[in-house]
Formats: sequence, structure tokens, C-alpha cells
Amino acid sequence: MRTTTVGQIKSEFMKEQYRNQQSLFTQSDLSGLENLDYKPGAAPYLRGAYESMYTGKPWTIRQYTGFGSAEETNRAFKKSLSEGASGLSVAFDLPTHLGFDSTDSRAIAEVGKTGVAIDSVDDMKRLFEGINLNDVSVSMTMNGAILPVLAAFLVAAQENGFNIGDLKGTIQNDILKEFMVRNTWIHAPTPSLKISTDIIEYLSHNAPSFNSQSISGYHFQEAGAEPSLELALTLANAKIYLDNAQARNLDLNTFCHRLSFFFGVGMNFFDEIAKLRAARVLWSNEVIQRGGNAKAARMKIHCQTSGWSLAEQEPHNNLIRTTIEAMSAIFGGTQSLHTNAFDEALSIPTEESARLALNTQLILQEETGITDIVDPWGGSYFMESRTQQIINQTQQWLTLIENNGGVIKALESGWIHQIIHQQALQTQADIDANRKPFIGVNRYQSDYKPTNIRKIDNKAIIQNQQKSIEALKLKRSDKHVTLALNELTQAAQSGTRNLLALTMEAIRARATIGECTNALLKVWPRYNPTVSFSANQYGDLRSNESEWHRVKKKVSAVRKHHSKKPKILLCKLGLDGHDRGIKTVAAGLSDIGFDATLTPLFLTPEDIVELFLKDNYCALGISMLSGSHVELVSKVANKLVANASFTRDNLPLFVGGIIPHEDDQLLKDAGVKSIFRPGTVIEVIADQIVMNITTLTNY
Ligand code: SCA
Ligand code: 5AD
Repeated sequence: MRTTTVGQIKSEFMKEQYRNQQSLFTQSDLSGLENLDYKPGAAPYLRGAYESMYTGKPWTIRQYTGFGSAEETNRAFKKSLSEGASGLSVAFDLPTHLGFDSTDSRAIAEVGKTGVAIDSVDDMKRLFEGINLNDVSVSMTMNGAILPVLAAFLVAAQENGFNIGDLKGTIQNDILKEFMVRNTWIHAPTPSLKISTDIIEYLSHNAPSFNSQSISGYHFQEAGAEPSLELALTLANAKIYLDNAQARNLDLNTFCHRLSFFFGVGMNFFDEIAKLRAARVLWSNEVIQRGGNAKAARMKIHCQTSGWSLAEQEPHNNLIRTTIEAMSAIFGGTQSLHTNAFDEALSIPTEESARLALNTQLILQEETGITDIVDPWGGSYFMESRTQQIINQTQQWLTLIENNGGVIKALESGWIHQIIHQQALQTQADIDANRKPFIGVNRYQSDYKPTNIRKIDNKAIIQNQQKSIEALKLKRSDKHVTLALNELTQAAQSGTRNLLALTMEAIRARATIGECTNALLKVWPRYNPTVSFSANQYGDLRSNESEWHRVKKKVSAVRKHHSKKPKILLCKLGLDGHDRGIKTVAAGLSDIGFDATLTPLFLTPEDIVELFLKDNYCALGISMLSGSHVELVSKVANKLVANASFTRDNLPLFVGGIIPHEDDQLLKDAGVKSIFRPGTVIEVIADQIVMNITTLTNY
């Protein structure tokens, strides 16, 4: 088999087209296009999943929401529904994603921060209290701790009087992209895939109206992938899920119409529309080729506007970006949509920013007339030919993935990580070099700063969760719980029984999310792969710029002085796995002259301090997007000051990520020297580090 190294991939694959090469399209551009004669609602669905599209039913307004306790998020859900949302979408906190109870020492800093804390079926009942699950469909973004969380949802619904056969909703259940980009896995890929198929099997038999997967491209886009790579990876993963379900003798025409899709929609206005049209064609062809019927072959899509396209600088500009991205999703024929809040790069949304985000959709849906026309771009010389180009480009990517051994091998070899990372580096270099315009970031800057940012103080939440877990444990039969958990462990060992059905029994007996996870961890321990970055690409893309060279020389002076490159340790801290930023920083710092080491994910402050002290590092860089920077970074700083020859003043500690300005002083008091927010170019980061390590630490 011929494998292609990342470096061998032709540059036209890697390069985004910020501007289209051809500026006028005519009838001749339509010649030879295959899919133009089909109506919307008919395979291959290029023109839409349904015949009447939004004239029959507008897309579902489904805003991703979750923070703090189940009660607080329940209030936010009801507010969203009363303000015009038509579906719900749950954001869980990181401990829940990774199967830790809120009382676990590894969870504490992050409980309720970027999503809602759920420890048990009782929390889940509080989350949906007063919400009619026969009317409102609920999407849950859950992949790692999917068994106990989905089990808690189903049991809570049953105990609240709903029949699970009537429930409508979606569970993300897309574990492959977790290993590729999103990073909230628990077990290794093979057992994780077994769990995923168990869920498809259980839901298709018992909850036939529930979408058993939301196969995601969105996270590839957020990690750096361009539209056709996003689409190719999504389809490659989807084919594995089909293979696995079919290998278990599930009938394609019974389960396949409940596999749904999820794409990111960025600022590449036309391509994003074309991508959704292309996606439906490619999926339809795949399913029909496997013997599926037209219903099975209909791709249904949820979209979320892009987080990466939004800026911390002049955040109100983000309202405009999000509106434009939402229009692409709608013109592309999405079934359901989340529009990001404008304060995205600062924190999770406030009540005000959440309402504006929702109103963006209401205005598009009710004021513009966009919903009156089915596939308004149909027949456009440009759009139809662009759709075909994206189909072709995606097929080329799929072939490339096959040439690299298929998606699982390409994942294991690191090839997929490299490809996405390299596209991210390309885009970041183009933003940093002002080749890709980013208003307020690399041109037309201003000093405007918003004041109102949501902050989660989780002390009270942790106490409440603790009390709820104690109350749960008091009223349950421990014997019954132990039996159910043992049965779960045995079933994981034997591999022959459906794990969702068994987890539901453990959850019904009042086992917690953490206890169910631990029962599985006995057989399938936590997976912990290394994280890598690509050297030389980012630097090559910046090599024409004087500022890059000026700072590179400064780093080089440090190297000469010490006869070796300055060594920097870079890490994520805690349970947050969003690593596009830190990988870009690692690549950039490495190219500008540092000896950069990137740690594995999910390290505790103790782990980081141990690693840092083990070697002769001159600086420690921590990337934080989880809102727990004050607690966790302070812990690292305290431990370094306590254990080593550092004082707060000479601690070579640097933090990057989503950090509200009001926290700057707290971090600086702890010993942090510089804080880098999204949009900071590498040479500024490198310059600050060099300045600090040479003047403060006499490195
Ligand atoms: C709709 N229907 C129509 C119709 N339009 N029937 C006839 N004519 C039309 N024009 C019918 C459908 O067939 C369906 O009925 C019902 O109306 C509901 O429509 P739908 O299109 O299925 O819409 P919805 O129920 O909203 O489902 C959408 C979708 C689902 C299928 C995409 O999977 C979904 O809601 N996904 C959301 C995923 C999500 O929120 N993810 C958030 C990720 P039947 O069902 O009877 O056919 S957030 C994330 O991951 C990022 C952050 C992070 O943490 O990383
Ligand atoms: N509430 C609302 N939106 C959220 N996002 C992440 N967590 C939340 C939350 N708790 C959105 C942001 C982010 C994307 C992954 O999802 O837009 O970029």
C-alpha cells in the first residue's frame, strides 16, 4: 500500500481559498454536473433533505446551553424555550464528560464551569423538571461518559412518566472524532467503538425516534480543518460506524435514518453552503450503495457557527460574523442550528449574549423571507459547480485516507492529527501575517473591551453536588448498586451483552456517573495517548516577516548564551482537551527557536509541577479554556514556589487561552508573568517569554 506523508500532500490541498480563483460562472460551468435533475427531498438530496424544506417546517433553533447546577440550567432551558427556541441542547461540564463525579478531587476546579454538572439520575430529573419531553427534542453532546449519562437521561424520563419509545432527541455518540480532535474520550478506541454500537443497537430497538448519533465535522473545523477535509473525515468516520453496526447484523433501513450529522459553519460563505449540499450527496450515495433505501440515505444536519472565526477583540463584531455563518447553514439546508454568542472568546454566554444569539435565528427565520424558498441557490452556475468541486475534493481526501490505511490506521499513526494541525497552522500563519483578513484582530484594531462576562463561582455548586450525592447514597440499597455495577464490569469483560441496558439498571439503582465509569475502567483503563505538533511549517509561512526575524534573533541570542535552545514545557491543565491553540503555540515557539515539549492531556497541577522540575525548563506555558484558570494555575504556582527555588517574582509561568481581563491580577499575584489571549501572534508570545526569562530569572 502506498502511504502519503503529510509533507507530500500537494499544497493546493492544504491551502484555503480565501478568494475564489474564478470570478465569473456561466452555463458552461454546469455541463457534466450529475445531480441537478433531482428535487429536494429525493435522493441524493443535493437540494435538501425534505421536499418542502422550511416551508413545511423551519429548522430547529437549538442553542447549546449548560452551566452550573441542573436547576440553573433548567431555568436557562425554560428561558430559551420561552424566548423562541424550538429544541434543547445540553452542554455538560468537563467532569461529567470524563466520568468523574463532582466530588472527585480531579473534578473540583471544573465542576459546572463550561457546562452543567450531572452526577446521577436525580440531577438529570432536575435538569428536565417541568419540560415536556414528548414535545421538545433534546440533544446531548456526550461521547466519553455516554453510557451513564444517556442511561440517566432515559431513566429520568421513564421515572417522570415518559415512554422512552416516544422520546425525540439526539445523542452525539461520535467517539472517533474525540480521538482525532475533541479529546473527551475515556477508554481506548476499540472498547469505545463497542459502546457506540451498543447505543445504536439499543436506541434503534427501544427509542426509534431518537437519533443515535450526531456524526461530527464541526470539531474538525474548530481544530483547523478546511471544509472538504472536515467533510471527508466526517464521512470516513460515519462509514466505520455503518460497518460496525452492519457487522452486528443491524438492519441498515432500521437504524441508518437515525444517524444524523453535525457540521461547523465558518466565514467561507459560499463553500459552507456548498459543503452541506455536497455532504448530502456523498452520504446518500454511500448508503444507497450499501443497499439502503431513500429514507436511510437522507442526511439530516445540525450546524453550529464557528468558534474559531470569532475574536476576543471587539467582540460585538462576532454578532455580524455569526449572522453571516447562520445564513450559510440555512442556505445549505440545515435541520437544526446553534448560533454562537458574541462573547464566545471570553466566556460562556451571559443572559444578554445568549438572547442575542437566539434572536439572530429568530430574525432570519421570521423577518427575512429566507424560509419561503426551497434551496434558493439551486441552479446557480457558481453554487452548483462549487458543490461538485467540494464533492470531488472530499472524494480525493477520502482516497488519501484510504491510502493511509483507512481512518483507524491513519488515526493510530498520527496522520489525521497531523493533517488537521497543519491546516490549522496554515490558517493561523495567514491570520498572523495579515494575509487572511480578521477585522479588529489583524486590521482596523481598537481597544474596546466588553464589561459584562459570565463567571461561574463553583463553590456553592460543588457543595450542592456533594449534598445531592450523599442524599442519593443514603436512600439507595448499596447491595443492589454493587450487584448492578459488578454486572456491568462482567459484561464489559465478556463483551456479549448490551452495555446501555445494564448501565440503565445501575443508574436506576442510584449508582452515580462516576461509579458506572469506574465499573468499566476496571476492564478498560483510561486511555492516554501522547500529543504532538509539527515543526517547521508555521515558521516557513512566516519567514518573510521582519518581526518574526527580529524575535527569532532574540531567541537565538539566548541559545548562543547557553549553548542550547531554551527549553519550554507547554501543557493543558485539568480536564480540558481543546488543544488546537497549544499545538499551534508549540509549533510556533519551536520554529522561532525554542526547544518545546508538549505534555499529554488531562494532567493535574501535581503532574505538571513534577514534569517541569524533572528537566531543565526555562519556562512553563499553560493553555486554559475551561474557566478554571485561577484555581488550577494558582495551584501550580503555589507548588512550584513551595517545592523549588522559585519565588512569585521569578516564576517563569505563562498562561494563554480564554481568560477574562478581571482575572489578570489574580493570576499575576500568583506569579504568572504574561497572559496571552486568542489572537496573540507567536512572536509576541516568544518575545515576552524571552524578556521575562532573561530579565527575571537570569536564564
Ligand atoms: C422536518 N420534518 C419534516 C420537514 N422538516 N417533515 C416534512 N417536511 C419537512 N419540511 C420532520 C422530520 O422528518 C422529523 O420527524 C421532525 O420533523 C423533526 O425535524 P428534524 O429535521 O429531524 O429536526 P430535529 O428534530 O431538530 O433534528 C435535527 C437533527 C438532530 C436530525 C439534526 O440530530 C439534532 O437535533 N441534532 C442536534 C445536535 C446538537 O445539538 N449538537 C450540539 C453539539 P421524524 O423524526 O419523525 O422524521 S454542540 C458541540 O458538540 C460543540 C461544543 C462542544 O462541546 O464541543
Ligand atoms: N454554553 C453555551 N455555549 C457553549 N459552547 C461551549 N460550551 C458552552 C456552554 N456551556 C459553545 C461555544 C464553543 C463551542 C464548542 O460551543 O460556542 O466554541
